Amino acid sequence: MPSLVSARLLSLVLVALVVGLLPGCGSGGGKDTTRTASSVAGTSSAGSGVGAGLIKVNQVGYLPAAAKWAVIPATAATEFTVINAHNQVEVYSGALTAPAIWDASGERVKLADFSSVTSPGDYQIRVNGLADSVVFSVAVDAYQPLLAASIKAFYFNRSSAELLPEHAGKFARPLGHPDTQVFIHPSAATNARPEGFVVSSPKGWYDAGDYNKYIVNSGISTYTLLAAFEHFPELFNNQNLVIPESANSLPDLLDEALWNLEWMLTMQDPQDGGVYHKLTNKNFDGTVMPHLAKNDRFLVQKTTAATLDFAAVMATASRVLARYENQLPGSSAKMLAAAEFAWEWANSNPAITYRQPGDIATGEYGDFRLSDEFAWAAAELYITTGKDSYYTAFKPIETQNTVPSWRDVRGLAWISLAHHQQQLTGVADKALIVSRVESLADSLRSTWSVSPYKVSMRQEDFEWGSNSIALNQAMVAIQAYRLVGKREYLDVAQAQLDYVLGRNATDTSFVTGFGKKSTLHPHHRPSEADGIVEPIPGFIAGGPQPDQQDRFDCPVSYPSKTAAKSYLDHYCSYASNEIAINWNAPLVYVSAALLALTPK
Ligand SMILES: [Ca+2]
Ligand SMILES: [Ca+2]
Repeated sequence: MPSLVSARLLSLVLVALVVGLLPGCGSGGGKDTTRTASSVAGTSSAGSGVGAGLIKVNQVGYLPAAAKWAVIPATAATEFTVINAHNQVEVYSGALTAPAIWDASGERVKLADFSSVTSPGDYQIRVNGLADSVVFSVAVDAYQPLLAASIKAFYFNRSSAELLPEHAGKFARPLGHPDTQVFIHPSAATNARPEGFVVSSPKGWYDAGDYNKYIVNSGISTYTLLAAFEHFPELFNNQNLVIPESANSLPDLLDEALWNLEWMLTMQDPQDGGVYHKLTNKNFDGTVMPHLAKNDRFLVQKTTAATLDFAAVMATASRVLARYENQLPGSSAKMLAAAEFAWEWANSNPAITYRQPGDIATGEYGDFRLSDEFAWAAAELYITTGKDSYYTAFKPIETQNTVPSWRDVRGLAWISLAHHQQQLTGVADKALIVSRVESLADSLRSTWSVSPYKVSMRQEDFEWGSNSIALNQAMVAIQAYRLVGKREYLDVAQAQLDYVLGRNATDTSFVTGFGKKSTLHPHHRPSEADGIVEPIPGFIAGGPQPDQQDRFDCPVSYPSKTAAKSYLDHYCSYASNEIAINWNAPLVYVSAALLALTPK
């Protein structure tokens, strides 16, 4: 598909820009989704259409001691059985719950609780009058391949790298976007670095289905990977991801994070500490492989949000890498200095929001509320340095806890504070930390406990990138489980992973290469342009959301307008089927957390 953005879409985008509805669009559209509340559709009847009549399970499987739920269409049956998929022997039977309608999907469903099935094996759910479920496994390592692939996806999205066959297999590709000659855009010009000044800014990950690199979204993504390592190091210390750095003595997850951290460091203006918002083309590349995309690249406008996200990530990385001084001499100190330099710039420039220049059309990651970025950077600097002034700057009383997203990063501060609560200085209010983390998790638990689908997703959560909302909700629930040990919080997290892996209204596992019926045509340029039938594995699609901003770009219609069914597995669908680093990162975190925390 040579050009996704038709003239008609461009005119729609211009209209949307004028009325302020849609600051950015086209590939990488999840970068800006400032919209009014999602429309309430619901035009599909409960008994037909997408996923109708199917028993829905986590298609990748379950850990032996995990909570296990299946969603069953509301037929007359009142019982279900679990059968051994190899010999059809019944291993468990139970009662279905009473039927209820999930407003997000319009479906009338029952639930089957088969948590008692703990023996490793391959199984199916059977209900009279329905087709058996897909085969799923119960296994002690159920999520190890998923964990590895969801990290390896970052490797597959490396900028400035040749992917060799010994690491990338059939997805090997030449080096693209060296980014050693990047121009200062007029929006970023200073006396020391005037317009057209050349900067080297290699490495980093492509943000999403496009080939640009954005600090704001790199911030939450890199942090989430570092948090996975900081919280569950035992899972990663000996993990071999088969990447170029697998033979060194650093855990591969950290090698992968470093690929982006080293790029981020080049995005700081050495003169003043401010951080450029993005490294980008003027326009999105066509659907070509990276090495064939040769547009000029620019560093665009320093912003407060980018600078604070940078400060938070560098402070986090500094403490995570401190124990690897032998492998990375000087890195930890360099990152902390970069973080504090950035913090100073942001405090001198506290309200510089991103304004898309007229000649730049790529993703914006625009954000006008910066109190959460200040809070997150302050919290990470406090944890890493132990300086009480940073705790004060965090403003604990007025900083609420929310499910994290690229534009609202307050929740990341609470996650880090909760993890480090035993080591904090006396100024920290530990009771407040526990209270903030548990109260947010409890609101998710409340939704989950009465949900006809047994998930914490509500209809209003079906926004652009809804699958990342599901997984970030899981990340919040996991923090509460780690703090207070209440089993239901772990079960909420499990439910959310189940959701993205097939126990959803589309009956699709949204992770490429995982599950009986998984995403096949993500909006991801290399997956589309490489001439290989299957997509590159380990990427999670954005997921259902009812606004369908891409509907005029797609040659086929969405199968449904209902929130939880509004998903189109087609390359055209940047609004429901793009991939993004900030969507993959919580998949890494949640897969790791469930492996580490589910009782053995
Ligand atoms: Ca390594
Ligand atoms: Ca914000």
